[in-house]
Amino acid sequence: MKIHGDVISPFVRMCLVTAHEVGLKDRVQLAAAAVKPGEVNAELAKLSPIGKIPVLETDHHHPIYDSRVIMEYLAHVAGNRAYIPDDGVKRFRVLTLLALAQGIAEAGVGLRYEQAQRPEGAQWPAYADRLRARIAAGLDDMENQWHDVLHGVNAGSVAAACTLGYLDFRHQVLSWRTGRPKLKAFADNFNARDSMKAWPLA
Ligand SMILES: N[C@@H](CCC(=O)N[C@@H](CS)C(=O)NCC(=O)O)C(=O)O
Repeated sequence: MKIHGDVISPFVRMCLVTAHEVGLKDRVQLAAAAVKPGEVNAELAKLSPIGKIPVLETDHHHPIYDSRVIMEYLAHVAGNRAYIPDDGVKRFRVLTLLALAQGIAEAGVGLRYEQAQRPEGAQWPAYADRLRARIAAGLDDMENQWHDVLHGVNAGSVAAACTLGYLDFRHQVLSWRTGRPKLKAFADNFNARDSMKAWPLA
């Protein structure tokens, strides 16, 4: 299986770390694919009309996207029923933490595009402020409401760790650790896992 993308993308890293955590690290390789929001990557477009990374290409060359579906696919192939639990209550806690982490990641990537990709003269400062506020609100919620799920290794905790790693890499200025000691402890602990160390950002 190939995952098309770049590890700097929090969504791509979530999938690579997932492969490692469910025991498929030797069956998944990263195929480098770069994307820019204003351009089409023609090779990627053959696999996904959406043109975003990640896209997983199965051994039979079928495309699977987006990251949430890839994570579920990998857990399914591995026969791992704890990573996205079957049980109702646990399942929707994990999936909602996944959605929270991905919502923060989307805002982080959007903010990066506002700052680094948006053509000069076309900036929209109020939108960038909204993205910063969304990131802060999401992190506050993660700090206060999610430690039962963050405690385990599952799609939600992996997504949270990759999102925090992305904020460290691209948005250090946001100082996300300030006032969030439980999240800081979570990240320190999770970043020491082999799966995270196997896919460093720098
Ligand atoms: N919902 C998608 C989001 C993926 C995403 O936004 N990827 C970014 C890179 S981090 C991308 O491909 N951006 C290119 C673009 O917006 O055209 C997922 O979970 O896979």
